[in-house]
Amino acid sequence: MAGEATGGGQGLTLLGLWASPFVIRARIALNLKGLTYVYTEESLYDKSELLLNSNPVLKKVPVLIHDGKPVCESQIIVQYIDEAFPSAAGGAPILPSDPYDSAVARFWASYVEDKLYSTWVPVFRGRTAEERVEAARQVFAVLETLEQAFKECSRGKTFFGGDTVGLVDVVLGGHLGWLYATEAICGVKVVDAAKTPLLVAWAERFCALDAVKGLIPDVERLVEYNKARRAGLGLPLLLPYMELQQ
Ligand SMILES: N[C@@H](CCC(=O)N[C@@H](CS)C(=O)NCC(=O)O)C(=O)O
Repeated sequence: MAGEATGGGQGLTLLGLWASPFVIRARIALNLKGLTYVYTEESLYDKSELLLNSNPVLKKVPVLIHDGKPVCESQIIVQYIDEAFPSAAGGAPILPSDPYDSAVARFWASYVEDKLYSTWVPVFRGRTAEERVEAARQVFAVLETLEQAFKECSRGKTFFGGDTVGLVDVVLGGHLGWLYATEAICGVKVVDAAKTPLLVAWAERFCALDAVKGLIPDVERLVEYNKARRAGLGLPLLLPYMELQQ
């Protein structure tokens, strides 16, 4: 069985993978609530029986197991943590109590889910520089929309959630490591202060939070992971944009 358990526990176990943006969301939510949990690192090549039994439909990480009961899908896990531990660590709620504000936060979290990952993956898959640059344009369009969303949701404050971290912060924040690593892996920059200055400043504040520190993987580690994963899948390494241009 794959996996290594670390940490204490409050009847909580998280099955995860360090590089997964979806797992990072769940870990940030657990940290925001000050919860201790057993963390088990999974391997996508050798999934544990516990993972297969806990998420038999999708067989994906993250899975949060609370008192023996599995909760699957990262956004559902984040919202479950918020509901099951409303006042843990005296932390602010991840979803606002006002129904309209909550609906707006869930709208933008769902936008990130539908649009960001689906536009960003083709940047990695593009075989030519042109394909990757074109794919990156789609990512910029999504990030520019999120820049406007940040203005509206934060109302001039620090996070999408206002003074405190909310659902959109957690959902988008989980992707930051891979967004930063995209340039090193594909030669195409997607995080650009000239294009989305508010988001870039937000990302710096978000990564500096105690609940987030140590969870967003370093670019170098993601580059190595990507190389190993592509090799495992029999895919050629991506050449940086400048090399493709020659
Ligand atoms: N929609 C899921 C996506 C989770 C996901 O794609 N997890 C990947 C790791 S990043 C996984 O477990 N993949 C295993 C597989 O595809 O076999 C969520 O939000 O939790």
